[in-house]
Amino acid sequence: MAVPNDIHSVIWPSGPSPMEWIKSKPTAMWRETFGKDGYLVVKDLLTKAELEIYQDVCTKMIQGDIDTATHRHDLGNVAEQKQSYIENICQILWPSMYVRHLDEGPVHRRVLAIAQCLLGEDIVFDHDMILAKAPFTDTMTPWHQDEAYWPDVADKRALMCWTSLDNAVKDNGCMWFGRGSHKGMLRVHTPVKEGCHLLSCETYESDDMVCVEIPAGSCTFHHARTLHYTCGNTTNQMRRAIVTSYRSAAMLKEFVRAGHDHGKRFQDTTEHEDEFKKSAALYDLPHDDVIV
Ligand SMILES: O=C(O)CCC(=O)C(=O)O
Repeated sequence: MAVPNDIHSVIWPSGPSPMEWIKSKPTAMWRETFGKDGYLVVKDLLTKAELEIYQDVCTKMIQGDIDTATHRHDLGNVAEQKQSYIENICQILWPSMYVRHLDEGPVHRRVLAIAQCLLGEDIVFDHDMILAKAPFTDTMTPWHQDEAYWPDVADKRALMCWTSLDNAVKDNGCMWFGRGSHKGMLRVHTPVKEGCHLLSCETYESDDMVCVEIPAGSCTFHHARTLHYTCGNTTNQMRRAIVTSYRSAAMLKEFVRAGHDHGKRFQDTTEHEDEFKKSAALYDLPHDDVIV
């Protein structure tokens, strides 16, 4: 894969193992709340020192000191670019490919433990991304359900964790959720503009929309079918989040077979094939069985 050899590296401060960490948490209440509301807030996922490492990595990616150009997009390119130096909604897919040991940090390890506690022990990591809304970029992420972006699979258990690297408030783009909407149907989604990747769906007066402000280092979880939305950032402060997603190991295998990898692979067919073989090895698929 076309990632430089001299990639940035992080060293995590020592801390409890994810299993030790989660032992002292109110997991029964988390399961109940997530099952009822389709979302959950977990305060203080990160210590201050851990948060600073993510903030540093994220800043370096946004500023281009860590070059993520291949996986960087403007998710808000539906509107004219509002600030000349940055995308309306800066999306960096697969940040863990660009920073050695990023995926060994507390976001990946603690969140996996929580995801398994919420949805079952067969839940595994699927993908990660950074979503940043810079000051005065004022571009909303419309109401949608994440499931609308993916191939249809039999087992719908999937969740996303949105860890905020800044204090997330209404006016800089904190998460909003449709309480209980995960129990409803997958709604019809349409691109916000023809040819645009961003999807939106209709909402109704009967939807119970909740604005969820959280401090930096805390996170929200939402089910793949939970309606969610963020306002544009109209403040002079950055709003950065690292998003990690999870689904059952069996369904991830189906995603890999179907060639769906959340934009991980490159266009080059040799790399494409090699990468597929690596994924196949990871998920224990025979190589001959892999569709390329
Ligand atoms: O970070 C945002 O503004 C939107 C996040 C979102 O919609 C998502 O993770 O699906």
